[in-house]
Amino acid sequence: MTLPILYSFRRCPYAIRARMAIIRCKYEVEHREVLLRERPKHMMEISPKGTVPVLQLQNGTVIEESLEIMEYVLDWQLTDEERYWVERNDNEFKFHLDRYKYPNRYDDVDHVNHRSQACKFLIDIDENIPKGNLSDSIFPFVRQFANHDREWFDSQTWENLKQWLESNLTSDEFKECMIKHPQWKQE
Ligand SMILES: N[C@@H](CCC(=O)N[C@@H](CS)C(=O)NCC(=O)O)C(=O)O
Repeated sequence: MTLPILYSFRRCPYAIRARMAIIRCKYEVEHREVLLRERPKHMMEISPKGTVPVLQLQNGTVIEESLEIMEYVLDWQLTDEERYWVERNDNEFKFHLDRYKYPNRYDDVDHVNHRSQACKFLIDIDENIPKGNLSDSIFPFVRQFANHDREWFDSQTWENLKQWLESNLTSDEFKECMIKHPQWKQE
């Protein structure tokens, strides 16, 4: 019997949130690890926008947004409050995170300014630690922020945030989520 297919990229925070949901509910998939510079033809056929993750169900349905994959496999519907936090994460925080991490990809960007802007979200998270599925949808992005300059991140006073991130990064589910897969190649 064929399984649903998941196109994924190990370090992508969107793919991580989808994989965390898949692991939490023991949903079985055929994992296809892709390189973003060498996207498989089949993936581009079913999802021409070319982003990961993509989940293709046995009946052919394609789900090409990470949050929708989470909602589908977990049978979860975000509450208005959860949506508020995820939208801030995916828009406001991600915008500043990208410019903090990769200032050279943009014109006229000061990475320290964007780090400060990103911190507004992190300080709010520190005061409202996300739980459950919401937590899984946000921590992969905070992980990226923290990894960019670990020393600086650790020197900040957001103790709840640091503890929350640490407990996510040391969980058995996250370890399973980050197991390395060889690149999938179409035959
Ligand atoms: N809104 C999408 C965003 C996914 C996304 O941007 N993934 C990145 C990798 S981290 C990607 O595939 N980038 C390739 C590209 O944009 O060309 C989702 O939530 O699934």
